[in-house]
Amino acid sequence: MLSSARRFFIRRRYLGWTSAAGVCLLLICIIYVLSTGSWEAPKLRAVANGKYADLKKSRYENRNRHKQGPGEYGAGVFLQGEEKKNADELAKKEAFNIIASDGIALDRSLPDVRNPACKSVEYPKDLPTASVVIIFHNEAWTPLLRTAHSVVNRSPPQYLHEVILLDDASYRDRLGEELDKYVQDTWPDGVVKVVRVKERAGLIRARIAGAKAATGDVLIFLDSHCEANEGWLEPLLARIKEKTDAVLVPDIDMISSETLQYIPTGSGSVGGFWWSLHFSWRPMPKREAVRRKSEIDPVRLEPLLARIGENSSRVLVPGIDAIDSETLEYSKNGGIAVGGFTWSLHFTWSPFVPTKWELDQGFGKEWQPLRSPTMPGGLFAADRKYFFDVGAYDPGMDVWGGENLEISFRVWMCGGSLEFIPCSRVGHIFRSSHPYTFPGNKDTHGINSMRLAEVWMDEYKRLFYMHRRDLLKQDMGDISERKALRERLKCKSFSWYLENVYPEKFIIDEKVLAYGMVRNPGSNLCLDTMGKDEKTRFDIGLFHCQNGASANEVFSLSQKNELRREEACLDSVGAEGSKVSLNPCHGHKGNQEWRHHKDSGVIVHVPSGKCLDVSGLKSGDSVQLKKCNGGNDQKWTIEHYLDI
Ligand code: LR7
Ligand code: MN
Repeated sequence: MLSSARRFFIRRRYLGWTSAAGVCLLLICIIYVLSTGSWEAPKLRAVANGKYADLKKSRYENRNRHKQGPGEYGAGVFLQGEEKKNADELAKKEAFNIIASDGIALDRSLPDVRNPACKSVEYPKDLPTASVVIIFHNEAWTPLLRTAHSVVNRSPPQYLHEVILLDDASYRDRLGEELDKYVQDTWPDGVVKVVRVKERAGLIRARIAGAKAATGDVLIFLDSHCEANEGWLEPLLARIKEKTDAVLVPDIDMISSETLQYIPTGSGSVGGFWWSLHFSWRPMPKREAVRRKSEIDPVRLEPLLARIGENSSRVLVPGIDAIDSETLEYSKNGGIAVGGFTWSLHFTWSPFVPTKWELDQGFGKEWQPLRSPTMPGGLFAADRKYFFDVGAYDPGMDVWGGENLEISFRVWMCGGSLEFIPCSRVGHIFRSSHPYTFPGNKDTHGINSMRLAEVWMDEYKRLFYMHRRDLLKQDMGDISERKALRERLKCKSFSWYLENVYPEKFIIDEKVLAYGMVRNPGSNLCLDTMGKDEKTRFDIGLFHCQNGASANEVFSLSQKNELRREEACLDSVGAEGSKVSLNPCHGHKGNQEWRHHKDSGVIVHVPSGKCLDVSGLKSGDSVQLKKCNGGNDQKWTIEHYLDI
């Protein structure tokens, strides 16, 4: 084969075709590289983009130039009088302050809010290229374009293959021809493109359409009201280069919906979920902190002693946190700076630039990926090929909701990983409501979640339906293709996911002593959350027992003897006649320790020795704590006993 090919080539050479064929080949190569954006040949592309090379360079180089005006450097805009009134009125529809936003430059400056350690990380020079996909439906003009400007300006041009503004059938003023014209005039190099779908696709199918239109190596999705901050792109691309089946989430900052102030909240947290299949933020699990070897906060004595034990010729300083002198609020500060000195011999803090020794010791790993069980959904990066290989999204999901947990479970269960990248910072406007319609007024979050529960959660879907009995009679459409995908990819089970990826997740009816309705048989009253938001603290109520019809009445008696819900525990100071509140579980017994005696029926608050009591109470009241008296008002049954 080889030799016949060589003979063929040689014959051609002798025929004098070389130069023509060579030129053709080169042309084909150039056309190929231009059309695919293949990153193996960034130099060729730079040459081809020669006309705009200066434009691209200056855009990037001027990204932080000093500017003056409202909102610069991420400041908030505080309106007054008539203007404020108008803004408040408009906010009812827009769910954010559109007047403030319209007053701020589309390419405003932002503070560099990264951990100083991030600035010293060196990324490889040959990173893959990014297609940034920004989907929108009737988004307001200024947040949409501010998102695009922030991406173009803060991305090194050699890595930014394109920005796709994917219009999900918007019909709002300005988003048609005026947007096309703005994009052409502002980015004549064509780096920003508008792609439109014919009919309203909803955010899930809109993202699939955006991903299909993209040609860069890596897909990065953003909501249409974000601002990409300094250095946001490189850490994402570098990690995907290292691990192509990692799906990455930047550290998400808050842009105030009232003032547009850029607030560097970051997260330091990871994603979890409620069994009702809503997303939740969770503190970084200890096991993950240990894995990243960056656990320098909160400071404890053991690590100091341990390190001195290793080598007694060490002087150690803990990471020093701030306690506010007025409010005594404790805030994390420790570990982001080291000590230096000025030549006038004063002490100064200087940014932490770890030496090789420190890196080897496991210091300065704040930029390390942080594994997360789930993601909020809107802002993430994935290798383009991997995104499709692992099943993109479920195209049967409508408008909004559920897709974020679906892709999270799927990526983990099918062999990939989901990671937060702390050095990549992106702001997002958090709005309290949706400034767009839901066609047919459907509960799309509910039905989308039902699809994901049926495909990915195995027998644990029972815990979702416990919250959403109403869905059982709803039509969720056909899920056979998604089930086939799970088969084809040979994905692991949901119980594997719970054990290995999210072992902290409390499973309300497994490994517990008892669960279900907590009933006082005499009155037929049950403990009930009364549907209150369990992220807040409130008093536990009593309600006519619903016999399994309401998730508000499902409690667990845990192996730690907590009487609890998914995240919150019954908690009491133990005073006679006091109410009992639902507080975040702390896991340290104390005021959250209860003992239930199945035979006598009492539920005793261990530290005070008092009993849960319903005397004189009716449906709608809050349950109380009283001196134990053995009476019927203090007798309780728990619906299912597992181990008691
Ligand atoms: O029909 C629609 N078509 C669209 O193109 C509806 C929406 N959209 C667009 C919309 O214009 C926006 O750009 O989709 C994007 C997301 O919609 P939002 O901003 O109304 O959603 P959200 O920010 O309230 O909701 C979060 O959860 C959603 C679940 O379906 C999506 O995953 C969102 O992307 C997600 N947003 C984030 O994760 C932002 C960061 C949150 C944090 C921390
Ligand atoms: Mn959003």
